[in-house]
Amino acid sequence: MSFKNQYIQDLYNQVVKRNAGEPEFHQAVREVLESLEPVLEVHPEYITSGVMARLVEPDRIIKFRVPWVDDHGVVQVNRGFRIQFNKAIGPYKGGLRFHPSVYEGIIKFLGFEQIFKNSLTGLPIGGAKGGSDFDPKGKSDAEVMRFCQSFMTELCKHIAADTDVPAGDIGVGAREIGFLYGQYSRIRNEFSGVLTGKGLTYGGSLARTEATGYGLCYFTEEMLNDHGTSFKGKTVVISGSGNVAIYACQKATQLGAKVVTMSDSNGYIYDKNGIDLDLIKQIKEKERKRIKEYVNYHADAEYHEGCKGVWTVKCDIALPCATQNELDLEDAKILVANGVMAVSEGANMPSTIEATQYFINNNVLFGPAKAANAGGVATSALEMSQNSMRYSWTFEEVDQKLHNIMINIYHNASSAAKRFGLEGNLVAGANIAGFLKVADAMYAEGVV
Ligand code: NDP
Ligand code: 2IT
Repeated sequence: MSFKNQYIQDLYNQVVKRNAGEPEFHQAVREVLESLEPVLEVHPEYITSGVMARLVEPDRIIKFRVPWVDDHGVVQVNRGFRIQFNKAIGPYKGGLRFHPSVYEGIIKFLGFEQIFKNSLTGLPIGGAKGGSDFDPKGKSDAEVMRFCQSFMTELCKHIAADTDVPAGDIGVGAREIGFLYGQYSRIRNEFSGVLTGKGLTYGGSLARTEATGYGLCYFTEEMLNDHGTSFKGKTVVISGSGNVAIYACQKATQLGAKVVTMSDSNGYIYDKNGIDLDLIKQIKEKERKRIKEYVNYHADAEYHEGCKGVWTVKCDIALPCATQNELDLEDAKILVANGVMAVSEGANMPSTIEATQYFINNNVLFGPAKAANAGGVATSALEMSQNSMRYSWTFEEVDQKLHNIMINIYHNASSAAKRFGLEGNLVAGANIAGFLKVADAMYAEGVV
């Protein structure tokens, strides 16, 4: 691979060297730098003022031991991370991921992407991400609580409502945010909006739970509308069955589509009659069980081992909502051969670079993660606003704001792509539109 601009090529080589063994971070940086080449031709000042060099280096990486005692009295030790990437346009903001695959490279790629996503929302939030290699699966509530308390005992030294505001991501939902908030509030002796995704009884925002999935569908509907079509009557394939997937399924169905699949890391279900979402919520949100349970209630639905098979199901629209690199070139070829017209990313970086390129080259409408899944963090920023005002908006008010934000993100990404001669390429458009606001701020704020 080679960049046209020698400075960018050297910068990328340096990123790879400095962050050896972190392929996900290299991938995220490469995609952004490729998109920005036409911008840097007309804005060389972003190179000469060191904006580019500073952008790829986090402000700070916090790494800590998380010791906790399991239900058998055995001491367990996990690793905790918070990477505060960029705060040029607002306090650090981004989720926490608890999953055994978490290491520095995953948090770095997520934190880097968060800079541009958060900028795209139009709200004043900088980029960060955190997490741990702790696996909440199979742990008791008491174990999860002890882990969260230990994690926050260290993390609370580095965050505050105007400094850094974490939220959920994979493995971190309402239960974990509650335990994390309780410990923060206890240690700091304050009641503040230091986390988002909080419960409604202690400062949470209505519609935050639904926001990422709903926002994904609002963005996708606008993209489809712009090309003379909509969700109505379409067959939709969704991967994942967590927070994002569940509310994407709900909104796509409300918009007139039929969702026929959902998955977890073990396998996927296919229900030709359309997914029974109440049942999914019962299995995944309440019982915390595996998705294969679904077929015990719906005899004519199918369960298939292995989550990759989900992309072989014929559909009009695909919404990857599980995890990074879950959709590769082979999957993209099958989707295109089966006639897919749109792919919109609910997860962060779910498509490999080769898969993304294949969709774009084959005229599939492609909604990149930074734009398409920004509704979650946008609503988190609305939660921060409500916390600052000590006031709450109704569900309808928050949902309406979210809807407007997603429509604006689509049009901003689309017009940025057009402005730089890349009409229809929302990957480039989202990267460019997100970058310009941050780059302007960094330039104005000087070398810091
Ligand atoms: P959840 O933990 O609620 O759900 C994650 C889902 O993805 C589960 O079905 C899980 O299956 C599946 N999954 C996780 N890891 C893998 C893997 N390695 N292979 C296959 N399947 C996997 O997380 P969310 O729904 O919150 O997050 C999903 C994606 O959306 C992530 O990429 C996240 O970064 C992104 N995102 C989340 C936002 C939010 O507000 N929550 C906002 C924007 C993006 P299993 O149960 O088997 O692990
Ligand atoms: O990837 C993401 O945007 C999130 N996990 C949500 C972050 C947030 O701060 O709400």
